[in-house]
Amino acid sequence: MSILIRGGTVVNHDHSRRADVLIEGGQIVAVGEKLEAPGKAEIIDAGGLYVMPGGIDPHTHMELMFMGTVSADDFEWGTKAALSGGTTMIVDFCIPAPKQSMLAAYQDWRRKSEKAASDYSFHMAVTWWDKPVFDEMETVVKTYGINTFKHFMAYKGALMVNDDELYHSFSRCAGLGAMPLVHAENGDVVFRMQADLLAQGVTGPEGHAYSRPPEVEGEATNRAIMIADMAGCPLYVVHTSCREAHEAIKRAREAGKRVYGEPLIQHLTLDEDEYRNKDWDYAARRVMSPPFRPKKHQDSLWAGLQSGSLQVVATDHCSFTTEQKRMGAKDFTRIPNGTGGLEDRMPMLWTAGVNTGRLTKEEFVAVTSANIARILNMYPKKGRVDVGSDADLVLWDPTRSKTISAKTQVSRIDYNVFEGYQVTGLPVTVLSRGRIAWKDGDLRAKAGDGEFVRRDPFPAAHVANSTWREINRPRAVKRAGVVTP
Ligand code: DUC
Ligand code: ZN
Ligand code: ZN
Ligand code: ZN
Repeated sequence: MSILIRGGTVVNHDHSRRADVLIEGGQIVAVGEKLEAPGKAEIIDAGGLYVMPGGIDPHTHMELMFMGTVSADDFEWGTKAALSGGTTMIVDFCIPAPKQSMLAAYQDWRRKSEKAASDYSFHMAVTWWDKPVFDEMETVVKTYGINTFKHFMAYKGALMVNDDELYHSFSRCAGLGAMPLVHAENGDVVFRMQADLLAQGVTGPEGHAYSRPPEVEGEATNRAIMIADMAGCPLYVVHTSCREAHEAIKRAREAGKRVYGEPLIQHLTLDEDEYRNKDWDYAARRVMSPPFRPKKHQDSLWAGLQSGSLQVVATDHCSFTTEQKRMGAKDFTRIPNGTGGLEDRMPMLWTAGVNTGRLTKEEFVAVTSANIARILNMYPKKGRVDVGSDADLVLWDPTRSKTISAKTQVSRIDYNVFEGYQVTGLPVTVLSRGRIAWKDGDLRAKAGDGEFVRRDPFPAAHVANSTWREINRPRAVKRAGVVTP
């Protein structure tokens, strides 16, 4: 089946132009002016619309067992929510259960993701260190096509790894051509602050924010950067939410270190007031880690996106119903951490970013799609409107508006953290590998339509930080090959 998208403006991260787009067999086969439609091609009129690469969300948690419960959107409804908002691919975190091997966890994730409606890929989490983990990492990279490993510096007693484990794992990443990701918060300090707050009788959701101040994130971000530099690998910092963390990343980049930062749409648009003087349910629904910050931090994150010191915008979509949030009714440390956002990321970022003049439409494509594809090594298969790329496309109407509401969302939870926000800039038609997945509110993608996207190891030049001194190279390479559990 071929499709001709006619009369739109093609927007890539580096260039925009009036052009038609011809799709065959799920891929783009021509981009140019006045393209002829072959025989039975379906013609889509894109007059007045932008034709952009579908959004990629580099950070989601579908059907994740976490904090004693399971996140409410599964691969089917999470990816359907994504498609309805212009996002055509997600990268989810495969997180082994305690003592579970990475190989078994990978099989679990493949099973859960069979019903994905959009394409998807995985990151693998390293939540402890020993010889089997060292060995399994090679299979994960070479056999499974996963080139990124997530490390939690918080969630003490559960997912957290210490500096010794970070250094081992980062060194192993360097040896395999993989890149580590970090959830950067100082978990020991958070744990202590939580205990102190509870002892003082602070049990409500506001305690969540008090127990995780920007300093715990700034410290951990800086520490992870320095450890990555010593291990000789690049670093991707997830959910960069505050000035302290952004500045650590900016400093590292200025020193030639290959470090990436990922603000979430929630932190760019919602602030700490969401936890203050609000009813319990309202505040608890917004409990995620890192928490929403005082407003001044948003200026830093926006400046980072504008200047390039922060490169991508994600959601960390990890949705829990109000009922699930109430598990923490007497103790904020038991409120499942996580918010939704997948279907709202693109319209919210367009509204708060492009319509305000902070981002150009090309920069919008960069931070929602192209940069993500490049950083995660799947470009230009994903992240570009060009000959040979997958036809994951969003036809975008910059003038169309709506008011966000849980009543009309696709996600399976009973509220929306952006409830009542008026957005201008919305998808009209969304294509996933050449098929119309969503059109004008009509969700056509079905469970199982999505495919797993392999991501190969990075080239050696990418893996070595430029500040990595030549004198350290032999030692580091050797270290990457040994293990002291
Ligand atoms: N933060 C969340 O809010 N949810 C899932 C995991 C995380 O780090
Ligand atoms: Zn996290
Ligand atoms: Zn998170
Ligand atoms: Zn996460």
